[in-house]
Amino acid sequence: MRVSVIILLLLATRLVNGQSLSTTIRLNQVGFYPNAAKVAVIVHDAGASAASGKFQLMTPDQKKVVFTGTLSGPKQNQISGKTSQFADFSAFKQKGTYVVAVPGLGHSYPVEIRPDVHRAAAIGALKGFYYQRTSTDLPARYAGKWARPAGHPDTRVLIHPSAVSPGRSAGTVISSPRGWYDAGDYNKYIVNSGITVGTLLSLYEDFPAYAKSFDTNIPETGNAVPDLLDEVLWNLRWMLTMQDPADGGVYHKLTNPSFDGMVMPDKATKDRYVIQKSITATLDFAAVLAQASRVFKQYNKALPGLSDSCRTAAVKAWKWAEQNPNAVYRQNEMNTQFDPDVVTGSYEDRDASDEWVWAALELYVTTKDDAYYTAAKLKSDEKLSLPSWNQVRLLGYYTLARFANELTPLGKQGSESVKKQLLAFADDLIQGTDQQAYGTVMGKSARDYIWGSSSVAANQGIALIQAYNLTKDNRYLRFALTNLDYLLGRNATGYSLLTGFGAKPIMNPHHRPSVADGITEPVPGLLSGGPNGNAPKQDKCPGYTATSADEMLLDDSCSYASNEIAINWNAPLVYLATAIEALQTKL
Ligand code: 9MR
Repeated sequence: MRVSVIILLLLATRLVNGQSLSTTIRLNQVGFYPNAAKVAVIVHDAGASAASGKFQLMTPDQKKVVFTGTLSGPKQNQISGKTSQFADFSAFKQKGTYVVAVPGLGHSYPVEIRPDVHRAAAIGALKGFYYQRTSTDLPARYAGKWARPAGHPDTRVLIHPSAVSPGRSAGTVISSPRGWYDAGDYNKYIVNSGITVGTLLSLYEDFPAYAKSFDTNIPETGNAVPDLLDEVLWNLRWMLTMQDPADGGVYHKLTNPSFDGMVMPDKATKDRYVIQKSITATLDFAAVLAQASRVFKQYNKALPGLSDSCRTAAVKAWKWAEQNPNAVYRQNEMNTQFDPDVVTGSYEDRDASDEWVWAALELYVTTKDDAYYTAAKLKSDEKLSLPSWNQVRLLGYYTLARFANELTPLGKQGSESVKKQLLAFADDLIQGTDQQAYGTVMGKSARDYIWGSSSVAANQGIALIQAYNLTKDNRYLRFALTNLDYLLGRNATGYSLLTGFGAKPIMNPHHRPSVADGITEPVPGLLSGGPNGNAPKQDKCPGYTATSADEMLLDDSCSYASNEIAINWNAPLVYLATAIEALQTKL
């Protein structure tokens, strides 16, 4: 009798004092800026909506209501069929930690409202690259509990039979240390390094002052070079070793024949090879090295000669590309001709037309030689595609637009049309976003939910930041922020897709060190690939329960098609989060 009375009393108190956590209230789990938009999305079954139509912002102890609002009308999610409503508390601007509560439904995770609210996430995602470093110890001083011994020295790498050239017969040993592990696997791929380094260097070129303020606590912190560039250098120095000094061609990748087991890096000791030179790897290399030459010119004192070496390497790669335009990488075909067979990531791309444009434009902007501009053969009616590892045209367009005022008359003229194209592309991204179930630019179409969809969201954000930089129209910025919100929790999966950040972050990414290190928390600052409609078919990981593409994420390390991490997904997040932080007062 007494026990049931106590239970009744407890229940009554709970009803009076507040509600319990509801994971159907989706919001950026990292937080909000005082002056900017603040939206939580309430997800219901198809056709349902919240009875009261009201929401409240409360202190986390639910003792004080600080803001009351009306939920938006129901919106139908075109992908899942579910219904959602927005709780918009943008009008509330006071710093603090709060929960969003919907009577009868529950409350959200506590979130902060304050300036600089994404700074730690931006720095954390950049630090993610440090944890991906090959060939070096990660001491506790920098890596905390994720300290680990060096793996893959890569000082004795074999020339694969597909990669022989005069002076480098099969089995020749070369040294190709450093670089970042590509993803959850331990291989190093030039194509993917290309867009990754290009994105980070563009961040530096677009927001140099802000990028210089980042301290990521890496061994180089405090030297004469900003941490962002020190981190880039770790990979750039590796990339330079991937160019055949004899002819300028660039090996497609440095890899084991097959993927390592789920072990720590120092336990993975199989032979590694450099594989066939390819047109896409060589052009991506040319683009990145041309851009690096520009950036590191300002650091000639600290890094004497580096800028010139980058430029020479870029020009040499371009020349090789001109002589070998058909050197397309086809892994299966290669395996029929050479041994050992190689079954790791292929980064195959049969259409190098966009790589030509990117390399030509970076070389043009760096050298101001009109011949490169002409080689880009820009067309004003070209359909633009979002950047990804196999689609890099826009990276060249961003550069041309960025430096429009410093070009030769030929390029200056061309940049006008490129700017218009970029703005039309951004307008198209924004179009219809407000009517979407989550109100984010990401997810207007189920086609956004591909392998590595997080990079779709982040790259859409970058395209919008580029449009902002060209126009200073803050509409673009506000829409870019919706995609940062998406990545950090305002999405159909309910996760913050960045490890170590948010109340419900990804815990089990497909990432060998995170699986093998025996530590509960995964390595922080790594972005999960995110929902992928085809993931169950691709990785065959048991346990998927989702039925729609926007929810198709499994927080399990076996789900490499929805929950791996990769450098080309982290880089655009670093860009987006940093740009939003740098521009937070303009939102
Ligand atoms: O990001 C790549 C994705 O676009 C492809 O669909 C997928 C299958 O080919 O491969 C992804 O890249 C992987 C690479 O091949 C090997 N390292 C891990 C990468 C991320 O999953």
